Amino acid sequence: MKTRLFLPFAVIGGLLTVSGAARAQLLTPTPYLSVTDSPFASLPTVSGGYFFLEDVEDNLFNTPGVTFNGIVTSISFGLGTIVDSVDADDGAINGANGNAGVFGDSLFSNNSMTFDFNATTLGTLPSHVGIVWTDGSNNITFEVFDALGASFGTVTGSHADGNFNNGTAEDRFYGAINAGGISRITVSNPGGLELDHLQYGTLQNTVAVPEAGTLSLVGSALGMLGVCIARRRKTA
Ligand SMILES: [Ca+2]
Ligand SMILES: [Ca+2]
Ligand SMILES: [Ca+2]
Ligand SMILES: [Ca+2]
Repeated sequence: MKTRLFLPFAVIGGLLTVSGAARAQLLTPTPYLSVTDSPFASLPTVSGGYFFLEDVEDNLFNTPGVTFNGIVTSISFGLGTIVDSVDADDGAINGANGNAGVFGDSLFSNNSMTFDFNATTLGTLPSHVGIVWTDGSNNITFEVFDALGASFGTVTGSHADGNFNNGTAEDRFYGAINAGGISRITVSNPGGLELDHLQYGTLQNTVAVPEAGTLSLVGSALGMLGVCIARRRKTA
């Protein structure tokens, strides 16, 4: 059974921050072939808010208020030979992308990619941030940082197909929600990784999206919590 924590303070060595109504959420990685697969796609923006999605199909990483430390890869722009974009970006959901020299650009880095959000440019930090992992090796680590730059948790995935030629069934959306703002996300994948469809905004939450109740990082801690509960029940 899923255990929900409503403790008014940070627990588990700072890995999971819990603060009442502003509780941060790390989402379970989910399959993603087009933007309609985004758990954020159906959420309205808050009044005066914003939402941006960067698919780099113009070969530019230029949505406002964010910087990253990788490069844009592209077959169509002659900047790569193996490019693993989101499936739909080449115009067809067909299990592949970009291989015929048409659209299908992505983001690449050798080890990890970090995205930093600028509160001044955006007006306010995004409450919702997502990114699509499209290629690399196992294991994948997604980490999210709050408005003060403190990590509020990681999610790990092991769904890579072991093939670097643009298969899309392995592709997964990683996301987080924090009403207090998200200043940075990092996706790590030693040996190289590709990402696509960075999306961020101030959206109306909130509980309808899947939540990572089985995060590996909190697994052991939740296990310990379970032990504590079990012990209390035995002694009660
Ligand atoms: Ca395709
Ligand atoms: Ca793309
Ligand atoms: Ca892929
Ligand atoms: Ca692959």
